[in-house]
Amino acid sequence: MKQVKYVVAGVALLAGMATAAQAASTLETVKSRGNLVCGVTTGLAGFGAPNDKGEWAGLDIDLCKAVAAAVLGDATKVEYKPLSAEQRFTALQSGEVDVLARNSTWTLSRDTQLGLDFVQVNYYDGQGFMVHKELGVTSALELKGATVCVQEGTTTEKNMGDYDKANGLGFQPVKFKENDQARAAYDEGRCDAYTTDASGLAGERTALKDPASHIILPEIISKEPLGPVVRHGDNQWGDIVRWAHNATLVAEEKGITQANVDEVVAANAADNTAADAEIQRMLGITDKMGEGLGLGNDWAYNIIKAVGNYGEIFDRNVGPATPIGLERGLNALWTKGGLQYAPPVR
Ligand SMILES: N[C@@H](CCC(=O)N[C@@H](CS)C(=O)NCC(=O)O)C(=O)O
Repeated sequence: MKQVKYVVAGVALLAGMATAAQAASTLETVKSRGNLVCGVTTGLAGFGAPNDKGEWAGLDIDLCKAVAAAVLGDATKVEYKPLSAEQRFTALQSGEVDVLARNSTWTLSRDTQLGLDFVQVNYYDGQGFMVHKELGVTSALELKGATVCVQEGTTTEKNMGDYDKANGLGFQPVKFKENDQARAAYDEGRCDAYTTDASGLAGERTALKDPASHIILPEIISKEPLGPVVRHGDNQWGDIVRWAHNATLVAEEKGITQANVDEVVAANAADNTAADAEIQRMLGITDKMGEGLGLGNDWAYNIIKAVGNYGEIFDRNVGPATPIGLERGLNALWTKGGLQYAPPVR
């Protein structure tokens, strides 16, 4: 039912959008407005939530900042628009936000039926379950007849249905529109289990009254490639968002960090025969790679200067040294056995 609603809304909005799109591309709109409107979660620790200074922080927030740095040369020029799972795609379709950077799973139907495009994966994830320790359960397969708190408008509720069917578990889903409500209900013991992306479980656990009295079960029941989304048809804008993430990957691969990027520029001068040619291209020292994106040739320099490379972004927001405590796993660079892989800057 929900999917049908998205599709109808998508088609209606697309008709209206055609004229808006002709009037101005997203790039032009963002440049003339002077800021980027980024659709983000209403609050998920590590991915997108206000920090103790009240400033938005997280892995997805850094993607918003990277795009603003590439386009406007200033990572602070972002207006964050919190969107629930149900609101997020309509907000992007209607033009209320320029880009959605909010733990959203790339699926076939979302990619083809909503008038939207997923452009990259900034976090490879999968769905898991968290339970109250006192339940004494150690596997999701033991959750027979369990009440499970879940947020509506997500792949989560659908995967849970598939898993239930495949394993004959007889789950009793308890559905909520807002994530805060789902988490609170689980915390108060109204559900035996809580299910969402494993990254979300790690983030949400930190918000529970007593995080130590909950365990995350070992089963990962789905693929959740999470990534930024743009409107279908504005290909240049899609390229910009895709390459904003890619630049952070190439930077990590090449050992370029927020702290050393100026030294790297100096060490890779155009006339230096020992320089790394891909670094030269990416940092705008040779060639004019930015032009192809409709940006200045310092686009990638600005990104790295503002948010650092992907490894730095990961470690700062969700890595082992943070309360979220996630390992790189699938999100390691391809050179380290992971899936994070950027096409060549050439
Ligand atoms: N990746 C899944 C789930 C995304 C999702 O919305 N998860 C919830 C639970 S962690 C969330 O982030 N809620 C925050 C909110 O609604 O603002 C999807 O794209 O459907």
